[in-house]
Amino acid sequence: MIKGFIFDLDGVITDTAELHYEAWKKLSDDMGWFFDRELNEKLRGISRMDSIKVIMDHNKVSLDEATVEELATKKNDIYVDSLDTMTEEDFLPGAKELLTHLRAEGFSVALGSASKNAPKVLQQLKATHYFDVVGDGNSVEKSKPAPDIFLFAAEKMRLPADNCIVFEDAEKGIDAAKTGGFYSVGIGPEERVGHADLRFDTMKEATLFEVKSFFSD
Ligand code: B16
Ligand code: MG
Repeated sequence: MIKGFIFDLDGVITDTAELHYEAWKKLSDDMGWFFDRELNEKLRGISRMDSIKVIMDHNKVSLDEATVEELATKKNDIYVDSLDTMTEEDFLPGAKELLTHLRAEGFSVALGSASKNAPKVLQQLKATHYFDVVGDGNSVEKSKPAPDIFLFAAEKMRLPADNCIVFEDAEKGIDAAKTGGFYSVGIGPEERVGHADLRFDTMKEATLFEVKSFFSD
């Protein structure tokens, strides 16, 4: 029986991918590294430190750990500044409606994001009150595809994994949900999240009616 919902943030509740892209692009330009939207796609759902390593590997660059952390912090400063432009208008279409329905029907709701900036994003969206539990990049050590962030969220909601549905837009996020024993809803194209139990192209189609009809016994 489904009692809880765990939402990824970027790509499910709001689209911060563009702001991440602009910040990584600025850092890459400053460093003389190649970075484009295709490479940005590979960063979907993975942590900041894993992201910079993907970019450096692509550019065949190797630097000491302290410098890598310094550069990741530089990118983060640019990203955090850009979050000031975000408002409550920046929910992905359908996300606010689904959260509102879940609250009205008494489900437990958690965030399970890789982002260390998730609390700030929720504040900008004025969305904090929709969540009983906020799991973010500071909550666990191992990031997706490890299931740790979703297990953390379920434990805080006092629910077993098989009572929860994870909403994710990243391939590695669906992998994490499956490894943790959660039901999964993929948001995005078949080639990215087709391995989820249920998939929608966008959050607009992911209504509580559709989700409940699919997962009811
Ligand atoms: P930060 P999600 C992820 O958010 C983003 O998709 C990913 O591109 C980013 O690198 C990661 O958060 C870490 O973000 O640098 O703010 O800690 O999809 O897990 O909500
Ligand atoms: Mg995501």
